[in-house]
Amino acid sequence: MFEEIRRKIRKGQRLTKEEGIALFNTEDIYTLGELANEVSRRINSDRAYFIVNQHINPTNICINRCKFCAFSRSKGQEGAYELTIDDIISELRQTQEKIGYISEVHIVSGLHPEWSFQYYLDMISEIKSKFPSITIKAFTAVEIDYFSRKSGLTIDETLTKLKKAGVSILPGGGAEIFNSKIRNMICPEKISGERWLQIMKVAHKLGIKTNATMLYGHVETYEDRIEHLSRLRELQDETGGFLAFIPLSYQPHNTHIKIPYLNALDDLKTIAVSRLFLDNIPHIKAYWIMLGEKLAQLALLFGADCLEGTVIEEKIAHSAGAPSKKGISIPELAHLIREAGKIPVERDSFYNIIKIW
Ligand code: V47
Repeated sequence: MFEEIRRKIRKGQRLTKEEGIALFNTEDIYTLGELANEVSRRINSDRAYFIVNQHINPTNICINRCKFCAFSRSKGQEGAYELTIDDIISELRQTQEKIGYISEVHIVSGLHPEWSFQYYLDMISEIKSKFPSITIKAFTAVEIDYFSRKSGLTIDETLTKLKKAGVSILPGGGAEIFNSKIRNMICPEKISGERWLQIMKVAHKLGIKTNATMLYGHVETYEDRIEHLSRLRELQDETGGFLAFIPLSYQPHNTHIKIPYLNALDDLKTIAVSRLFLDNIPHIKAYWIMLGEKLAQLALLFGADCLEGTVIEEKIAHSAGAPSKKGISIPELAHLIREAGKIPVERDSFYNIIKIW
């Protein structure tokens, strides 16, 4: 099987869904990793990227109850919180004082029952006016859909307003698994996979780059994963708007979907198959928050070329028991990359090189 796939990959030919599934079913993790690393080097040379960023989650109050989510709360429930715009500004200021600068702020929230779209626009405008040099990556397709329904604006109008206020790029969250049967099991209230893809398509048409994710390791099958990757690959053929793909390793604690075992090899496989199958998405992120620092480092030899970033204080995965620290320093990221035999490259949000470490 690998001989045919190796031959196709060397010729730059696209893998079929059947070949993608066969790769997931292989036990030959070494050959899989070797091939994925080869492709990663062809696209990104020996570089591995990270960004100086901060994740901010303005609220965990959410009208949805996704079964995999340990972060969401109802208003008034213990642990529910709401940040004001001043709180967010002060968090960013503290980080700037501590590490000197931030290249990107990544903002993802719950679907708050009371906050208006205008509040989010004010939030973005205020961040942009106080920190003009920080790139704002904000709001998943799920939130964009919610804003549009709340405000009565079309997706195009909603995104145009956000772009004008200062959003430059959308994070890839909320994609979960596109297959409707699985999606209805794990997040029945969430927008459909089709809607997620539609919203990304509008963003790309407006010139807003986005990322894409896939939540794996819960109740989905390899076939569901390949179907998911295939839908992303199709949209990318059409728009070219995805910058990076991030497989999100399921964190099971405090959630309603229990899984019996952890599986590091499945994490490495998923990174490798993503690199081999998504021949048109330039970057594959090993999200160190969900993989843990050491496994994320190893993933750099299995097709990943990016470790996300400094993050500062992660909340979503840590509510569900993520095995990592909540934030990491630049020297630590550079060390993980260098020791994997790659060149540590600090990037901006669009993968332009800021500094080689
Ligand atoms: O949308 C929620 C997922 C996402 C769990 O675009 C869970 O650069 C695992 O999208 N186990 C948020 N995953 C994180 C995200 C992200 C992270 C880093 C970079 C980027 C990017 C995007 O986390 C959610 C959801 O899909 N999630 N709960 C859980 N228990």
